[in-house]
Amino acid sequence: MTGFSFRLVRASLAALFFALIPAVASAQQAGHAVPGQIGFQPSVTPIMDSIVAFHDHLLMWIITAIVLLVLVLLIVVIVRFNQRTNPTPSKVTHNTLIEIVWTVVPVLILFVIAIPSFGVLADQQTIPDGERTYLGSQIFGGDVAVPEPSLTIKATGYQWYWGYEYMDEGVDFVSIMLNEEQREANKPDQPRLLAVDNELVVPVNTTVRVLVTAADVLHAFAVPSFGIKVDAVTSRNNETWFHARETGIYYGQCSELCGKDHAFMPIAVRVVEQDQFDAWLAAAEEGSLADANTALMASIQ
Ligand SMILES: [Cu+2]
Repeated sequence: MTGFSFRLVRASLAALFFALIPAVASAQQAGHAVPGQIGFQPSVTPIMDSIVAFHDHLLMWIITAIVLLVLVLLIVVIVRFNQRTNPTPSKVTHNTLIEIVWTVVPVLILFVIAIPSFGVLADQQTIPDGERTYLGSQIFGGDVAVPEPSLTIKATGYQWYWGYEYMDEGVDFVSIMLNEEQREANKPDQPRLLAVDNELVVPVNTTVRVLVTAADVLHAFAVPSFGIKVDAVTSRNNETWFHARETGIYYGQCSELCGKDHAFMPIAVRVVEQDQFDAWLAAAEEGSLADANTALMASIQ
């Protein structure tokens, strides 16, 4: 290896190492991804709790064990079966016991993964009725009670922005990404490509049912901190739900390759206190969404 390429490799490894350190420290910001992040965005709903628990307490162990097993096998093969230490190769072409083991063991692993996985999927697909309990962070132990929805919002995917409709309140508006000049002028503390003009406003500690559809092509409604992702299909109503326990602003994006501006239709959900939501909704119902948003921002700061 030449001195130059060695320095290059060493510099790359050092860069990788130092890139990982702040990621661990800064990965705790809720609502959007941060540079160098590894792992999920922090959870604020029971569904995301169960996804995180499933990932951290089962999948990571299985993945780590498989990686270590394969590493050990590779090392054994390299050490024991290279040409120097093993000059006369064996003529064995198959071994029935090993073939059974490497068929049955993966099936058992998939079975172990499937059981909690189906539980999490069922929770995502079942709108709370106030009686069913959900897995939450206690996925391998207890349950979480979730009240039935008290707010229903329809999210419609358009080329290329989102429309929101508060079904029982008669408030509807569209939500369009801010370009760089608009963002710097109006919402400088919000992330680039995620800030929108009109955020979806919902109350904290409330179960929200989201009806998801599309008006033109396929889109998908996804908010990582809520653990939701559902297809938006023309002439069809899909359903999802969330119950956010912390106020703040949570971002998502369209998650279906829908066309040229697919990457520019962010979802911004602002979770506020109930009284702030009531005031915002009352102002929005009177007809001026801009005034409602201005008053809401004043009450938050
Ligand atoms: Cu889309």
